[in-house]
Parts: sequence; C-alpha cells; structure tokens
Amino acid sequence: MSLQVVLRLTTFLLPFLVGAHVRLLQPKPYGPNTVNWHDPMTPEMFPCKHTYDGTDPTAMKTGDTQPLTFHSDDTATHGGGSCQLSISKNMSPNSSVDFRVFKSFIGECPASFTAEPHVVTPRDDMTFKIPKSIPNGDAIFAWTWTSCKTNEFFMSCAPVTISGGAEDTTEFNTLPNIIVANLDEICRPNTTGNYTPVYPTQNQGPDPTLNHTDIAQQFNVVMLDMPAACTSAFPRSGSSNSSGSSGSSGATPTPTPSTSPCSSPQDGFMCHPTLHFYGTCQNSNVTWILYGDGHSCTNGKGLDVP
Ligand SMILES: [Cu+2]
Repeated sequence: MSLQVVLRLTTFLLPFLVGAHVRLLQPKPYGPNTVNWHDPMTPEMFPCKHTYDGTDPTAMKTGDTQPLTFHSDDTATHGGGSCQLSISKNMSPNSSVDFRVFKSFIGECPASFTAEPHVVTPRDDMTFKIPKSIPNGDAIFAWTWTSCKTNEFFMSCAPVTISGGAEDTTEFNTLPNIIVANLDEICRPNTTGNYTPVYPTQNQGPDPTLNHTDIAQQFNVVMLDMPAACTSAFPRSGSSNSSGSSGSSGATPTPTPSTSPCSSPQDGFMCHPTLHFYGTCQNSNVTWILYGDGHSCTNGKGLDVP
C-alpha cells in the first residue's frame, strides 16, 4: 500500500492504539484491576458495569476538597467533553434516577479541546467537594462523561462513605438525575464530533462549572435539553432497545440542537431560551455561540439590543 494509505491508517488507528479511554483513579473505583472501565458504556452495562465488589470505600467529609484524578496513561480523551459527579444511595442501582448530581463540569472534562483532540493526557487538576445535602453513610460515587469528539458515554463508579452530611434523604432527593447521553438513540446528538454537550439547566446540579473557553472553541455546542429525550430516566421506559422495526409511538429521536425553526432568513439569528448562547442558522442547523454574563440576547434583534 502506498505511503499515503499507511499514513491515513496510522492516523485513524492512532487514538485507539496509543491510549485507552479515561478511567477514574481517585476516588478508587470498584474493581480497579478487574473492571474494564476503559471501554465505552453500552446500554446493557448501565449502570457501573454492574460491578460492586469489596473495594474499600473512600471516606469523604462534606466540604473537604477531594481529588478527581484519572489514569495518566489513558490518553484517548476525545477532546474532553462534559462530566457529571453523582451519588447513589442505592448500593444496587438500576436506573439513572438512583444517581443524584451534585457537580457538573461543562466543557474541558476530562481534557481540553485541543488541536489533536483524540490523544491528550487527561487533566490532573480537578477537584470537587461533597455538599451537605448528601446523606451520611455508604454510597456509590459515579463519574459520567459524554465525550466531545465521539458519540460515546463513559461511567466509573466508586464506593464512598460520607460524613458531615445530611441525616436524611430529603434534600438529596431534590437533586437532579444524571444525564445519560450517547448511550441510546433517544439522546444521541446528531453530530460526529466537535461538540461540547451542555447539560440541561435543570440537570446541572447545584454547582456547575461552565468552561467558557472550551465551549467557545467548538464548532457546535449541542444542547442536551431536548424535551423528554435526554432528561428521561435511563433505561428509558417504553423504548425498545433495538432500532429494528420502526413505528414507535411518542418519543422521536430529536436530532441536533434545533430548539427553534432554522430554515428561513429571519430565523438566521436566535437566542437560546434558557442558556447564554445565541445561534446562527446554517444549512438548517443551528450553530450555538456562547456569550458572556452581562449581555442580553433578544430574538429577532440580536445581542445587547434593548
Ligand atoms: Cu473512543
């Protein structure tokens, strides 16, 4: 084969040969040496790849700074993306409803978008704090990641023991559920890459970190706020796993970020209804662009128009 073909093959294979997908290092996950946290999740593996072994739980006091670290040799970081940290009080969880979000990183998790987005060492500077709304006692900590450059979803789970937290689950039960994006066709952004998934506002939890610079570099920002698509519990009730025969009623896979019609000239400019993005219409698709605090967006007028 020609040199060109070899180069193309090498480029294609590089992300898969050079590094594996990112795994949690701290908090120490279940089965650190037996569970293949490297691989993307499949619907059948949800949640936690069903592995809850005798790994010693990590003790965590609310308010203390906890390291969130990853194996540095896992370099298939796919341009980062967005991550959520959540807690399940159910030690045998079986639904996304079990996992309550206390922290979201929107963009730059677990790596920044860069010129070579697939093969980059994960960040080593991430931390989090357990809020006082989390109940005391044993729990399962989960790190979930929707990647930027691929349509993949990852999850690592770790046993933890919480102290300094709530005496009951009243406040805990008001925290939002994790977003399971890219795991089935119901909530899969209709794009092949170059996007930062932005969690719906109501699912970001009490302490979201919005990484503006990372998002601003993207060609597209995908808003994961399609009604009832990304926010419904996973496994989805009433949805058949396979996409063999069509004719399913109700939930239709909603593609891409189109929250507004995007076809006619007067729709060329639009404001996102809930987040600080304005959109421009190109080829019937919306490209969302972040704008800073202190600006305002008015449909049909633009930015900062009174
Ligand atoms: Cu991958």
